[in-house]
Amino acid sequence: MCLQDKKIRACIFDMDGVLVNTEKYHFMAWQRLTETLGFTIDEKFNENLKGVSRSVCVDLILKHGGLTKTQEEKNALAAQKNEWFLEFVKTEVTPANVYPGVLDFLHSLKSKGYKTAVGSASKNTMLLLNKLEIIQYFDAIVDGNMIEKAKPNPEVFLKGAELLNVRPCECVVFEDAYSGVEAAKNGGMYCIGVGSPEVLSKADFCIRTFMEMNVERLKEL
Ligand code: B16
Ligand code: MG
Repeated sequence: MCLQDKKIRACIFDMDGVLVNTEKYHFMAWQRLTETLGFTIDEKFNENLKGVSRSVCVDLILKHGGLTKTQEEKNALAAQKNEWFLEFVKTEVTPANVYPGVLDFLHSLKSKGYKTAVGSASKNTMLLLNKLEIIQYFDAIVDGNMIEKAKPNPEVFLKGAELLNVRPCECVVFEDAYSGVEAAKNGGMYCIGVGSPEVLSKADFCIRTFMEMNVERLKEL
């Protein structure tokens, strides 16, 4: 508990769907995969896949389609989806894919002495941050290769706080996924949802884009 000192010292950013619009490429790759399996997924079902590790996504998708596969088959499906996702990344993703307002907010955080980290379930985090040319804005990066427990477990964000040397209650997490908001709250952190308040109902408050965000608003928490 941070009863005496409520000051926010650090911001931890989810990546896909918060810093960059790559969620749509994950969705398109999963759709392509489910079509090869004989069924389709829609945007509503896709909400369940956001923020969740690749292998858990395969399990959710197979359950949704009423299919059972061996572990070897599941690994092959995950690899195929990732291959298609990386094709999109290679051809579509440039620094212009960083969401509006993100760079200005990161600049102002750095100039005011806030610590910053990325906390993402993605194993492609380093590749994407390099391609987006934003890696230099972060003091720590925790990705899907460094954690064992998927969101809503708070491991990814707690590790971020540890690397930044701050307490969980001194952190604000920015998240676009229901499971990610739960992870932040389970870790004892503030959480600002990026997206619809109906979906991200457990967030402390929501913004639609980072154009609405500034350092002053962190002081409201
Ligand atoms: P990968 P985030 C998550 O990233 C995505 O929301 C989710 O759609 C994806 O399945 C997961 O990463 C794993 O990604 O297959 O690249 O390892 O939102 O936590 O930044
Ligand atoms: Mg996300």
